[in-house]
Amino acid sequence: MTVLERGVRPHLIAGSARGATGPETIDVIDPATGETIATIPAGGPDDADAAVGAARAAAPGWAGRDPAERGELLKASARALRGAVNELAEIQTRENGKPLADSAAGVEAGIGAIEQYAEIGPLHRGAALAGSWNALDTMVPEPRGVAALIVPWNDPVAIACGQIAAALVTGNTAVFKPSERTPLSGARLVELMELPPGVLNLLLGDGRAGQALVEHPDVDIALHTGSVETGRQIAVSCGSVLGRKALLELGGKDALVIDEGVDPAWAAEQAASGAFANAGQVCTSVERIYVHHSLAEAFIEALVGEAQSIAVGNGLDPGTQMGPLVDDRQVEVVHRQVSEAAAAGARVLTGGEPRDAPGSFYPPTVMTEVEGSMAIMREETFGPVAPVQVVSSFDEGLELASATDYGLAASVLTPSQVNAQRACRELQVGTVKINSVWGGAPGGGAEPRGVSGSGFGYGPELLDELTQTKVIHIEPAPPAEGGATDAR
Ligand code: TXE
Repeated sequence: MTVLERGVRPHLIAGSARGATGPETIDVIDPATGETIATIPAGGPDDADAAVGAARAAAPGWAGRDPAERGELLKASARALRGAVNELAEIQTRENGKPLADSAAGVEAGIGAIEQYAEIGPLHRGAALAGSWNALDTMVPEPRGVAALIVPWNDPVAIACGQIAAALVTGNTAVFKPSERTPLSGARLVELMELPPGVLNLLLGDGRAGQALVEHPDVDIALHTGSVETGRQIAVSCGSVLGRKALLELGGKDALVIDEGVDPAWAAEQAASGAFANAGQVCTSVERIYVHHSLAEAFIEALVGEAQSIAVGNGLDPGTQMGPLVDDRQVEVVHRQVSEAAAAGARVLTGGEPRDAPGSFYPPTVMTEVEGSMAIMREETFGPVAPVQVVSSFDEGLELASATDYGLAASVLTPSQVNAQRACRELQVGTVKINSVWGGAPGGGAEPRGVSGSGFGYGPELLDELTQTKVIHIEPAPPAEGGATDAR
C-alpha cells in the first residue's frame, strides 16, 4: 500500500501535488499499535489560499457543464473507487482503528452516496411560477460557488464522499480538508476520483488549516461534521462574512429509553450495538440509557454479558469486533468521564480502564448508578461506554432523555404504540428511532437541533443547501415606436 509508505504527503491542488510550504508536519498514528504510519504537512493560510484559488478558478467551467455531465463524471469516480474498496478500507483501518469489515462497509456506503447524488443531482430543479400570461417566472437553483468541506475521522471516507458528491453535482467546486487523524484515506480518495483539475482540491493539516480555509474570503459555504466546539468556531467565522453559509453536523448525547414490557435480552443487544459499534465513535451512538425498573436487573446483566463478549483487537485482524479508539487523546476524554463518574458514586460493572499496552484501546464499559449531573450523562463521550440509569416510569425516561442541549437523535424501545407516538412527538431531536437503535431508509436527511448543529447534512435536501435559488422574471419588451416586436 504505497500511500502509507511515502514521506510527507502533499496537498493536491488544481490536479497537482503541492509539497509542504512550512516546516511543521503532523504524524499520522496507527491507533492499534501506536506507530507512525505517515506524515502530512500542517497546512496554513498560504496553502488554503492556493486551494481556494484553484477551486475559484475552476468554478465557472464546472458550473457551466450540464448537470448530467457532472453526474457522469461522478459515476466514473464511483467506478474507480469500487475498484479500490479494499485499499481504502485498509488505509482507513490503519488510521482510525475500525475493524476492516466495518471500514469496507463505510467505504461502500460512501461510494453509494456518490452514485446516488450523481443520479439525483441532475434531477434537482427549480419551479415554474404562475405569473402574468405574457411573462415567464421561474425559480432556478444555482451553485453557491466554492465549498469548504471539513471532515472528521470516525467514518472519514463515507462522510467525505457524501459532502463531495453533493457539492460537486450541484455545480460547486470544493476544497476538502480531511481530519489530521485520517488524511491518508482522504488523499487517496481525491487521487482516485480523477476529476478535472481544480474541481476537488485536497488541503492537509489540522484545525489551523481548517480555520484558514473557512475564513478565506473566497469561500461561499462551509460544511463541517465534527465537535460542537469546532462547529461553534466555524459558525462564528462564517457568520462574520455576510452571505457565507455554514452547515453543521455536530456531536450528540443520544438517549435510549427502554420501556416496560420489552424483552431485556433484546434490549441489551440493541443497547450494546448502539453504544459499542465503532467503539462508540458514531455521531448517533447511544450515549445514555434510561431503563424501566421492572426489567432493569435482567437488562443490566445481559448488557454486561454483551460487553464482555466483544472481541477487542487490531482492526486488521479478521476476528476483531471492536478496534481501538482513534488516538490517546480520545482515550483520555473517555477515561476522564468514566473515572469522574466513578469517583462521584457511579458503579463500573465491566471495563472502565484503558488497556495497559501499546495502542489506544478502551474496553466496552457498562456503568450504573449514574446521575444527570455527571459529565458521562451530559457531555458527548464518543467512546464505548454504556451508562445506565434506572427510571420509575416511561414518562421519567422521556423527560430525562429530553434534558439536554444536544438534539441529534434518540431511540426508544417499547411495545406500546401510545408511548412510541408520544416519543416521536416529544423528543426534540433530528431523528427518532423506535424499536431499533439504527435506522433509516435511503435518502433520510434530518436537521440536527440544539447544539448538535444546523441544516441538512445528508439526503436530497443537501442539494438544496448547496444551491441558492434565483427568481427569474422575463417579459417581452414593448414594441419600439413604429417598429415591430422582438423579431428574433
Ligand atoms: O473534532 P473537530 P475532533 C466529537 C467527539 C470528539 C470531538 C473531538 O466528541 O471527541 O468531537 O474530535 C477540523 N476551523 N466528534 O477534534 O475539532 C479538524 O481538523 C475549521 C463528533 O476530531 O470538530 C477536522 O478536520 N476546521 C463527530 C474537523 O474539523 C477545524 C465526529 C473535525 O475536528 C477547526 C468527530 C477550526 N477552528 C468528532 N478546528 C460527529 N458529529 O460525528 C478543527 N477543525
